[in-house]
Order: sequence, then C-alpha cells, then structure tokens
Amino acid sequence: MSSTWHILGAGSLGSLWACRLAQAGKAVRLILRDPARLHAYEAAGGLSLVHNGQAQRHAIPAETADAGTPIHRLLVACKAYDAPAAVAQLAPRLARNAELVLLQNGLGSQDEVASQVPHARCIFASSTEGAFREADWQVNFAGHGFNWLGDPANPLPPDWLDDLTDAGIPHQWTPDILTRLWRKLALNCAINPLTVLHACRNGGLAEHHCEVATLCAELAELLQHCGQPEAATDLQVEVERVIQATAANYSSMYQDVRQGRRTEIHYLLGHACRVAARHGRHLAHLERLHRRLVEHLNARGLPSD
Ligand code: NAD
Ligand code: KPL
Repeated sequence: MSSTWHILGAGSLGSLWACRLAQAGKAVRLILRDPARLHAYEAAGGLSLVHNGQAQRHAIPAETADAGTPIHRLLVACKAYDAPAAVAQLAPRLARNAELVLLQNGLGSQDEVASQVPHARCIFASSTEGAFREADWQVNFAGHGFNWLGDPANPLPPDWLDDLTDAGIPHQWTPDILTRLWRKLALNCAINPLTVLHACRNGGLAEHHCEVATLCAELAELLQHCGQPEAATDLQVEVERVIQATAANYSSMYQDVRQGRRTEIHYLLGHACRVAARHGRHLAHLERLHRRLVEHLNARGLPSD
C-alpha cells in the first residue's frame, strides 16, 4: 500500500501537518481547490512553515482533485462545513481500505464525511495545536498543543503512527476519541459564542461568571444524557481554567467573525442543540445562546449554518 500522505486543504492546519511530514522525509502531496490555486502555489515555490521566527520552505508536490492516481491515506484539513463535499469529490480516487484522518473541530462533519466514503476507514482527530496563516502558502506555528486520534468503530491503531512520531507531531491514539471531541465541543460552546456576543477576549468572560456557569450546567446535563458522562466531569472547573489560561487571547470564533469569515457554529453550538432536541432535552440557555449567535451572524451577513 502506498504510504503517501495526501493532504486535502492547504490552510493553517493542513500546511502545518504537510510541512512537518515533508521535513521528516515522508511522501506528501497537497490537493488544492482548483487549477488557479495550483498555479498560484507552483508560482510561490512551496509552503513555508514559520516557527520561532524562522521560516523554512518545503517544495511539496501538489495536484487538484481530478488527478488520476489512487489515494490510500488522506488527511482532511478543510473546515467542517467544507469537508463532506471536498471528500465526496475525491471518493472515486480512494483505494479500497483507504484511511482518512479528519482534523475538523466540533462534531457532525465526521459522520457526514464517513457517509460519503462508506468503504474507507475514518479516523477522527481532536487537535489543540494552533496555527495561522499570515500570507498565502505560509503558516505560523506557536509550537505547542496536542493531537488525539481515534476511530469510534475500531480500537486498533493504524500502522502509520510512527510517521507522526518521526515528524514531531505530538499525538496519542485513544479509543475514547468521541469523549475528547465532546469535551472540546463543550469548552468551545461555553466560551466562544460568549466572546463574540460580549465582544471580548477570553479573559473578559470572568465578568460573566454566572452566564458561563449556567451554560456549563446545561452542557454537562447534555453530555450525561448523550452517553458522554466522562466529558461532563468538572466541566465548569476546566472552562474557568481555560478562560484564565487564555485570558489575553481572542477565541477562534471571535477572530472568524471579526475577519468576516464563516464560523463552524453548525458543528459546535448547533450540534449541541440538535443533539439535545434529539434526546428530548429542553436546554433553555443553550438554545437562547444559539439564537442570539445566529442573529448576530446574520446581522453581519455571515452564514449561520
Ligand atoms: P483553514 O481555513 O486555514 O484551511 C482550510 C483549507 O481548506 C483552506 O485552504 C481551503 O481553501 C481548503 N479547502 C476547502 N475546500 C476545499 C476543497 N474542496 N479542495 C481543496 N481545498 C479545500 O482552516 P484551519 O484553520 O486549518 O482549520 C481546519 C480544521 O481544523 C477546522 O475544523 C478547525 O476548527 C480545525 N482546527 C484548526 C486549528 C488551527 O489552529 N488552525 C486548531 C485546531 C483545530
Ligand atoms: O479552543 C478555543 C478556541 O478559541 O476555539 C478556546 C478558546 C481555547 C476554547 O474555546
């Protein structure tokens, strides 16, 4: 089986993974959106990874989705709302027993992707690494964070985890990946929408302690009812800790809204509200938060799905 890492989406996280794998001598190919993007990438001469103020360029080969070669291993690094359609385009190229690694934050998109490619193995990831783009084809990496990987349908690890070790990508295989993803989703639901609505840094939420506590109680109730009691443990304590530890930062959702970019609300707060409804739970504060956020996004001309 080919050991090439195909990387779908050369944005922040996709570029970060691509550069580290290439630096470790692994075979990597980028899959770009269209011929115009491919042309622009080739003109730039590769991807640059900036770490500790030092930039290093990697001339990683790239192609578009309609290149003919089969794909055995695919890292899906698009936003949650783009991932299902992007993967559907590649479905005809997926080899039998192909493996996909899904880097999307939140929940819901993983199942949407898996339904596009029923014969492939879908490995879910939860990443706390932070990367951002200052310019096209250039990614900045702060150098900390972690990646949890797991497959809810199969506890056996894949045989390529050594590639990640060689590339210095911090990771651990876990059979409880859904618990990790739910826990992160709950943290994101308790913090990110409020930073948008109160227009504040994460630390500003210290002034909205009661609102945060009420949301944490409802999120914990939801986690208990949807079979994720472990993800509910001491949720509020952790939310308060994250608020303090990241007090000076703007949340990712705040930054998206500020820059007029579409948010992943549908796979975060939207997912929490949909699952609550499915379980017949009426979670008044979460639902109200969702409505307020949707109104806020719509008022700015941003999609709310
Ligand atoms: P991004 O917007 O920087 O990158 C996504 C890339 O996918 C873009 O370059 C876009 O053009 C590309 N893309 C979309 N559709 C495509 C298609 N059909 N074909 C080819 N390319 C396509 O996003 P990101 O910040 O890297 O985030 C990716 C996912 O990782 C998100 O779910 C995000 O929440 C999660 N995440 C990001 C970070 C981070 O620090 N950036 C950290 C943790 C988790
Ligand atoms: O993950 C985050 C984000 O900004 O998306 C934090 C703020 C740390 C938790 O919600």
